[in-house]
Amino acid sequence: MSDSGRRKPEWAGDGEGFTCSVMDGVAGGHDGLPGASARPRFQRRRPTYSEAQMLAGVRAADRTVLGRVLSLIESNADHHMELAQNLLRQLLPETGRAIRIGITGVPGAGKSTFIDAFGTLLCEQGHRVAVLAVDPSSTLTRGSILGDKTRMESLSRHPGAFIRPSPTGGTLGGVSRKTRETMLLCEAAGFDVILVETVGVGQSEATVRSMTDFFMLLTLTGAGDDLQGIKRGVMENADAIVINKADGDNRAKAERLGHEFTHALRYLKTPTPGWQPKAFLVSALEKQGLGEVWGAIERFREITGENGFFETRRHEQVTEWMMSMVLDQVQQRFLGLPAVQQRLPALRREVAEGTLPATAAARELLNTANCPLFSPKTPEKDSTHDSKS
Ligand SMILES: Nc1nc2c(ncn2[C@@H]2O[C@H](COP(=O)(O)OP(=O)(O)OP(=O)(O)O)[C@@H](O)[C@H]2O)c(=O)[nH]1
Ligand SMILES: [Mg+2]
Repeated sequence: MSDSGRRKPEWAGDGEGFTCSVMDGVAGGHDGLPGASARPRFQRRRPTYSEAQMLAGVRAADRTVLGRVLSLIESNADHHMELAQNLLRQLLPETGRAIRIGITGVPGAGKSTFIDAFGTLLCEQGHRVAVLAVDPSSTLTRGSILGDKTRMESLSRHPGAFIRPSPTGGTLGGVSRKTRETMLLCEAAGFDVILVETVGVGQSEATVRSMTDFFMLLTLTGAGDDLQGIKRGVMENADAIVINKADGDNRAKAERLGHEFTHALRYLKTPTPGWQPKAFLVSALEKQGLGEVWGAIERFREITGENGFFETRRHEQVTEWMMSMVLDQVQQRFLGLPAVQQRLPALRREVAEGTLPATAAARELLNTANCPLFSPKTPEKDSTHDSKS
């Protein structure tokens, strides 16, 4: 290498007859800035928020912060859960002021179209609307409401609306916890109408009923979804039946079905004391009948507020939810015990074959756990009972 820092390129070899030379570069980038190794690499790092910033962000409905806290809620990691619970505890006094509306219906009933039109109408009236979902199928499809977000075009563009895809993965219990806590956060962020959608697979209808104030079934005519086709349990749980697509040629049929439903509902026990469920006709596509549905929900809130059931139901819902989480954990931990896992298959077989009474098998399994929580008799009790001295 020469004194000036010039040298022959390596590939030129040792020969003299070479006119080109290579100059060492500066230790930096071609832009004159420090070299790549000295320069911090560009990273898309998410900003970190302090607890106080997260609380303030949620209260101010800052979507970035809200999204971050929601992902803490949706995380299954212990330290995230702890932080999320800590935040929720502090936000709890600011929750509970929204009306929580559950919406169920078979695929194609028009739930997304209805929520889009209904939510937009409410936003235009000055409400702030959050749309959440309990969708057990989303474990496989990664959240159908995610696709819906693009379909709920008018609502997703409205600054007063917030649409959260269904949390993916996990059991219905897990999905339901995440949706309930998301609902609380949205309330703390000032959303005053929460719409919780479910497609009604398996237990998800009951789950949504158990977390909402007003529960409606969205249905339609002419798709086998008439009076006979509807699961009785769903009708018994509904505060309103909304017959969608009551437009065009379908209008007259929808009116007939509406009368049938209203008539049938009178003979069913109402899920909400003081409230008589009835049928409504709407066209989500043509934005007809939506105001009537909202009017009914407002009346519902007034009536149940006056007779006290609004609060009673919420108290029951939240305490039952707590108990169901305790029982879920007890069940999981019990069934996860190695001794139980080892003994269970044989006991199931013996019970199925009729060689062991079910009750005896259950007692044996509980004793197998060798844990005072599950064993009906503790050693202390036995000894005091037996002692004669
Ligand atoms: N004529 C008419 N068609 C409607 C109405 N509402 C929805 N549709 C149509 O019905 C089809 C299904 O509507 P969606 O809103 O996607 O139904 P969904 O209940 O959300 O369906 P899933 O998400 O699959 O459970 C779409 O093609 C809508 O355009 C309505 O009021 N009238
Ligand atoms: Mg949909």
